[in-house]
Amino acid sequence: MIPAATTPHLSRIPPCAFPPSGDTPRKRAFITGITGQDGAYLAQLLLDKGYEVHGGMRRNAQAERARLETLGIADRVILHDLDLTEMTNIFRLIRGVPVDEFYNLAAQSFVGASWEQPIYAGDVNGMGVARLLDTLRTLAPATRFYQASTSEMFGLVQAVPQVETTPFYPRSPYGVAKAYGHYITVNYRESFGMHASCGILFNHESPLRGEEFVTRKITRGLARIARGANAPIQLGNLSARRDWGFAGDYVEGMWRMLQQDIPSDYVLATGVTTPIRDFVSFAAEALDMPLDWRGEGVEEVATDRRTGRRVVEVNPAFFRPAEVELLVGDASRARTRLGWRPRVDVRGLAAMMARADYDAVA
Ligand code: NDP
Ligand code: GDR
Repeated sequence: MIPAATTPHLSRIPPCAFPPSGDTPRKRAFITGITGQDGAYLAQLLLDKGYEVHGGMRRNAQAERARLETLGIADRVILHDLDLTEMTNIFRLIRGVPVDEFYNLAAQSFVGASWEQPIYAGDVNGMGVARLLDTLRTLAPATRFYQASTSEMFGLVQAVPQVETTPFYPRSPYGVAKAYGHYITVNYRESFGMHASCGILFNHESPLRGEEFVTRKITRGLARIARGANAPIQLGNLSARRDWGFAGDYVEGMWRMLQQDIPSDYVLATGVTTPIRDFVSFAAEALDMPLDWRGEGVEEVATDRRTGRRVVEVNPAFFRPAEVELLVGDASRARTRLGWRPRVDVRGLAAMMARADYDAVA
């Protein structure tokens, strides 16, 4: 039985919507950031595995459940109000909803915005993790904990490829805050013996990716142009390289980390790095739009080879105050210990996203 929420508004869906079937008790998981890309895919994965899935969402005028609805699981998860900046609701939640596994995916996740709101980024992405860990330590120390760490912590290149032991040199308030979240998780594991693991995940994308991130901005823009729109896509640094995988593969790795007897930290990555401009070309190819690139720096443009229409322009407004130029991960530890492997390569990913956006624009 799920204990009743300690405040009337805390649970939006009545508890015990899904009583355990058969003799095996159902595992129960909590996902912060369940309304985000990874939260939605992870919820789907855990439901498929038979978990009772709870998730935290911020109170907004309009509840954001679009991704859960797209996956057809909005009615199968139990949602609770939760903001990581507020200790009291974290305390009430963890006291009221005991779970086997706790996945902390909530974050101010857009790197570009973290320069505009550096203190908020620190509060959610750094302090929020400490609030969760300390409450779990006090009220539910046996809960297994997953922290969404990130390749952004590597920042300025110290080694290629990047592994779990590569030194961090974050280049944004987002990355700095995530480094705190990472180390406080490691520290609580070492100080209090908590089963706490960090997934150091490289970029992972999907048709559910937020529209401000570059891959989705590209695939949505290309889909509109393929459907007849005239405005070219305005992008920033086209030379930055990312190691892009499919979000559906990466949530499987998160789950596998929490099934290990011994908690640890793992890189999840494809091992292939691709410049932004090549991602544009891969996505355009999937829409039968071959591109010609010319010019350099802010003069660089891409045109549709068949029509001569301008498809991409560089706009300096989208450059960042400090850039992460090269990310490429080595996921050998995850492969060996977790049996984890990415199944979608960058071309397949670009095509999947471009086609989904093309269909959505129709
Ligand atoms: P999204 O931006 O899609 O989702 C972020 C989630 O966090 C949303 O549900 C959002 O809620 C929630 N959130 C934001 N602020 C708060 C807050 N103050 N309190 C509670 N919830 C909050 O990100 P992704 O799904 O892509 O990423 C999931 C996690 O993994 C993040 O921590 C991200 O930093 C990390 N990560 C992501 C990678 C990627 O490539 N996708 C790579 C490495 C790490 P709302 O809907 O209300 O905005
Ligand atoms: P990132 O993803 O910063 O790696 O963080 P994003 O897609 O925002 O940027 C990737 C690279 O593309 C360059 N770029 C642009 N980026 C955006 N958003 N918009 C543009 O117009 C544009 N033009 C060029 C950026 O400069 C950058 O080099 C993501 C997030 O999911 C984080 O939460 C996560 O931790 C990391 O991935 C791993």
